[in-house]
Amino acid sequence: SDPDLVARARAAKAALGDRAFVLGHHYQRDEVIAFADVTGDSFKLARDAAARPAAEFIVFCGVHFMAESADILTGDDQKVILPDLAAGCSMADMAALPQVETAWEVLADAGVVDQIVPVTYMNSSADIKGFVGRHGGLVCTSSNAKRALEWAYARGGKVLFFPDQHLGRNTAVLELGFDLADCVLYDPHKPGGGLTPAQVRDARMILWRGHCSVHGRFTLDSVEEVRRRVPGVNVLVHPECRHEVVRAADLVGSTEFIIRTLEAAPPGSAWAVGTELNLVRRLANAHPEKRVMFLDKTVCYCATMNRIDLPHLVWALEELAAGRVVNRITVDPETARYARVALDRMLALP
Ligand code: CIZ
Ligand code: SF4
Repeated sequence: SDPDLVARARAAKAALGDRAFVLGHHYQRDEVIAFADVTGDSFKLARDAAARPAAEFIVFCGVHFMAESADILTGDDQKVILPDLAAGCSMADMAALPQVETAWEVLADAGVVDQIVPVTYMNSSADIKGFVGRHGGLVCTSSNAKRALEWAYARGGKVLFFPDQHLGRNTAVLELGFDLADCVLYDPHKPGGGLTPAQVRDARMILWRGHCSVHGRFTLDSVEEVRRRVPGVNVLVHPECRHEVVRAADLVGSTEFIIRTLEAAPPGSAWAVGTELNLVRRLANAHPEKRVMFLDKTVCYCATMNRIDLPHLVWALEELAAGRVVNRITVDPETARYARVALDRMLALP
């Protein structure tokens, strides 16, 4: 990256000292990760932010829903900064609060709302987490989705899961042993979600029609192709991938699981990894004695994660150092209170 920008980032960071704590999500660019005080997945970063009460500024190099979660979990005197406000998440945007409220009415009309426990993936906006908290549900991540669903089914016969249909389906079928037929897809763009009241009544898992634009692109073809090309390859994918991809893979797990698995892999072993490309490249560089490759032939960055680049980070740090609070992400107290309930239920999982 541009040496002038690197020097400016260093200087601004030094000027801020302990007042600023920089978090870098695993899907961020290398030029940004170079300035991160910690790296992690969305859950770990939100927790690390909360563990830094002395830092006045939490500079969140990730996407909007993650910065919101950090704001909910940190104290009032800490300011969470997102270096580019356009860094959203297309999956989180697939479930908007009015749509979820409409779905709740559809479920009430089918006479099942009393049996439903709503579960939202961490990758959702704060108001969705607040809705879930108000309605007896909880948040989950890809590391604890199984335990979160067990918690939910101990309290009701049905789960409404959003926004990621793939994580919901993969967890229900592969970890809880449900049949595919136990799951139905609720389409927020169709009247009644595109489901009949009878379908809603028969289902155990009602999946929101949402997906990740990055992980949703891996196909069964990509798995079959890499197995032909690289004999003995281990296919390792994230549970946001489609069901048939996860089924065809050797291992499935969260970002942190993928990192740990590759660290523990024997030298000489070959790995085709189905997750975001910045992370896969970094893992390949970190383990030159193992063959770590990207699962697909086409590039697969998360476009919104990549919006945070060195120029945006430098700008944010310099503004903060100059006493101007820019790009602060805040969640209103009422929403935050209920979102916190849904997050705390997840944090209390065994
Ligand atoms: O796909 C994502 O955005 C993931 C896995 C985020 C996270 O860190 O949980
Ligand atoms: Fe959202 Fe997918 Fe990007 Fe994660 S990788 S921020 S889920 S679009």
